[in-house]
Amino acid sequence: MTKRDFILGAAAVGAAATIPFNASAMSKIKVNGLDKAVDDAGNYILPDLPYAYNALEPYIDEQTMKLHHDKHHLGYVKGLNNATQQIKQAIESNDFSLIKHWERELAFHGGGHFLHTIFWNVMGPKQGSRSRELESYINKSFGSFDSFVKLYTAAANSVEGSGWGMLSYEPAADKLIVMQGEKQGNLTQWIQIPVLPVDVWEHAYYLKYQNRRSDYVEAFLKVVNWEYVSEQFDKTLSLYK
Ligand code: MN3
Repeated sequence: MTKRDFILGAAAVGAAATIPFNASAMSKIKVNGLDKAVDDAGNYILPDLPYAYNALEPYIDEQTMKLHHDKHHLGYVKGLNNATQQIKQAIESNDFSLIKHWERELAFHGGGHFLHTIFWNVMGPKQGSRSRELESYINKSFGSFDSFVKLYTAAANSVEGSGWGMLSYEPAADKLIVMQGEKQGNLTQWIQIPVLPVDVWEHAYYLKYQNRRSDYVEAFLKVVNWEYVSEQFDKTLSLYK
């Protein structure tokens, strides 16, 4: 048996028994660290923080970062892998009786995993500066950087319950928008691409800021790595243009 015959044979057996799925054949989108959120076998994984736990002090404290990344984010990774597995099993067994539950889990934990991955990356000990491109999109979308900050802060501060404030790219009108996301993604426009998400779940700030979410959002804006955000924004635009 040649190697080719073996591969073809294995593929035929595999196709009969399971869903054809080969994540390693997919090229990963290298924007906002999302390529590090999945391994070559297609399993979701917890990416390392791109800096030390205490690198954002005094604005975001070490203990919060440790719990938030190692416990909360890991929980979403596990939940997403489980939901993915359960949905695969539902297809294989042709039993969709619990599909509503697993689709909700897929949305919740998927939103959590991807948004946290972006969230870690858009912060950093160095802030750098905004590219001319990002600056011009901010100006044409909101009037000025100051107006953007006011809108972004007001939106993030008034998310009801747990969720996210979000600067996103809206490709249809080729502009930036600010949105709220309740929990891990309610209130979205599906076409939007996150550019700068801020986590406003209490677990993101309660140890240091207690109920003062607005102080935390102000602190978050001090640790945004604008150079990184600008680079990723350019990559996002290049996917659409
Ligand atoms: Mn969180």
